Amino acid sequence: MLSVRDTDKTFAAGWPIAAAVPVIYHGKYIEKGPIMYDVNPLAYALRVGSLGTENAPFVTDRVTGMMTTYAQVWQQAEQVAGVLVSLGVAPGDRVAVQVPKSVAAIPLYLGTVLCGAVHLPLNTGYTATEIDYFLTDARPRVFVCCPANLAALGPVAAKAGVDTVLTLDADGGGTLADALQQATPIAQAVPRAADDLAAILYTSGTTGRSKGAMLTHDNLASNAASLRDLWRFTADDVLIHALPLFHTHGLFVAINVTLMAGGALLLHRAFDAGAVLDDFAHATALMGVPTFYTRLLDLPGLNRDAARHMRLFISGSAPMLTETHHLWHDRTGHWVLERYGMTETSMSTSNPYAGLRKPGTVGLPLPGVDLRVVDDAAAPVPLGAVGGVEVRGPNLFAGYWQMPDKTAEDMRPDGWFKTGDLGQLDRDGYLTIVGRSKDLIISGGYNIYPKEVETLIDALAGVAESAAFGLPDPDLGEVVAVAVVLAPGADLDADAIRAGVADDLARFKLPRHVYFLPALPRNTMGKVQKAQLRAQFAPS
Ligand code: MCA
Ligand code: AMP
Repeated sequence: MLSVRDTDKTFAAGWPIAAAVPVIYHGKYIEKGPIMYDVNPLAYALRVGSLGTENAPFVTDRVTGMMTTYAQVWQQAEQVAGVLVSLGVAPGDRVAVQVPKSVAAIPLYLGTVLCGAVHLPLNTGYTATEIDYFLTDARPRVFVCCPANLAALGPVAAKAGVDTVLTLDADGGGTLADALQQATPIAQAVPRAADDLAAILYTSGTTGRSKGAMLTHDNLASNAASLRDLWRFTADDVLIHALPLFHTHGLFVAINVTLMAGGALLLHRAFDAGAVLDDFAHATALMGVPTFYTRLLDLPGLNRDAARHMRLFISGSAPMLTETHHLWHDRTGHWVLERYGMTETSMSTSNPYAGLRKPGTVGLPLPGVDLRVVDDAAAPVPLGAVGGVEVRGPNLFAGYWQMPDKTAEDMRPDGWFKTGDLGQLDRDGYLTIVGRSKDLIISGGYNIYPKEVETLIDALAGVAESAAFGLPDPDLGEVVAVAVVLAPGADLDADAIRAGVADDLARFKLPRHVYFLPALPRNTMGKVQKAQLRAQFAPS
């Protein structure tokens, strides 16, 4: 069942494939040419947002200034789908991508969905060792990487059994582009059901092994439709896009919401606060992690006048300090709209668009999302008390890829998902995230599981044991620190520790601070006391 929660749109059910059909859109009849998306829930939900306005701008590359219309992006997506099908990609096959951010990466995502395959984006910071794990675990049919990484990653992909490796660079060049020249665009979307997979996004695991969160067509379509309505995105919106395209935030929240609204994107290849501020004059909305906002606040040019064209500033992926909320309001006259989500759940809560946005809270559950705060026995805690945040609803993922035990650990039999976040509800129903029961560091919106760092450091010759933990950082919120106990007689310094793990760990996970201790603080049960380490090394 397709549950795109549109209230003001009615579409002719069961359209004939590739036939001209009348579409009722916002109460108006629009004669459409070949419509062949309705068998594929996510592609359909994303495509209908621009019906009738195909020549409107969809995305402008902020480096080249080149604009791509809706018609062009969907045509490119159909070509990508044609290439993938010709390579033998079948429904449910994974297409893994580790590509620099570019306009071309968007039709790669859309084309994968169109041909019924599963989009699997990977952080561009991952090393060959990390990519090896993901490709071996997910067994994609096709892997697309940056041409500069082909020599290193080609053999990794071959070892993992990947059939075809293609390349795509930041300007849209590479062997994928060559294949598109020859491609016959797919003639009709490959049929999929609402609970079929559309994407797998890896999220780090407490044991140090990353888990692939399986996201269905309905998960993504329903969440984006909710957010579009809640945040009032329309075809008049121009979103400044400066987030990476390999996480829920930059990919599904930003891209899907804009597509569904028929709005436009200004695509920055990386976050540069000055360039983003320059765009305020031409845009209406920004989605960012708190680091975006603190860096923008450092610019003297940020003021009410600069922000007068903007209607909405959204923050998430990491906690925004109450102080940042107030500073932003003082400087721009806007309250940042903070929301809360997770790879496994997409977005679960949001502060309201029109109602009170309470700084320090992440707002109210999205329509259709159930949220509760419970104790260890799954009983709701009294109002205002702290407990584990649990979520249930159409946003909830289908489980971890080939890890039924992990899925069962986090999912209660009656469908509630344990987020691992600690929160409290106020009497108006607003949620505040007060901490995490999971051992996780969030640095600039990227998640780092200490166990992964510790396992690699512990394996270094001369290290007896280590404990990784987060320390507050004014720019990134938290940064990785590690306490290391050396083996007797060993002589390693901080640089040697970092160099020892650099080949295996993306650079954003490398410890910024390394402390050497004679022993790790432990409680009577033998558990390392990370709170004590955080207190001991907290910046004064
Ligand atoms: C880059 N570096 C980092 C980070 N980013 N180190 C720690 N934490 C980081 N987040 C390191 C690089 O490895 C490099 O190290 C050096 O910093 C400079 O890299 P550069 O790329 O120039 O960094 P930057 O441009 O300053 O990037 C900071 C950033 C970026 C803009 C905050 O990290 C970013 O875009 N974060 C957003 C992440 C995101 O989208 N999260 C959503 C996931 P070296 O010099 O050693 O090489 S969470 C999600 O999707 C859930 C569902 C949700 O709720 O949204
Ligand atoms: P990820 O695993 O990358 O999807 O990150 C999800 C985690 O980010 C959540 O479980 C929270 O711990 C954190 N998070 C996301 N949004 C917020 C927010 N607005 N405030 C506090 N934490 C957040």
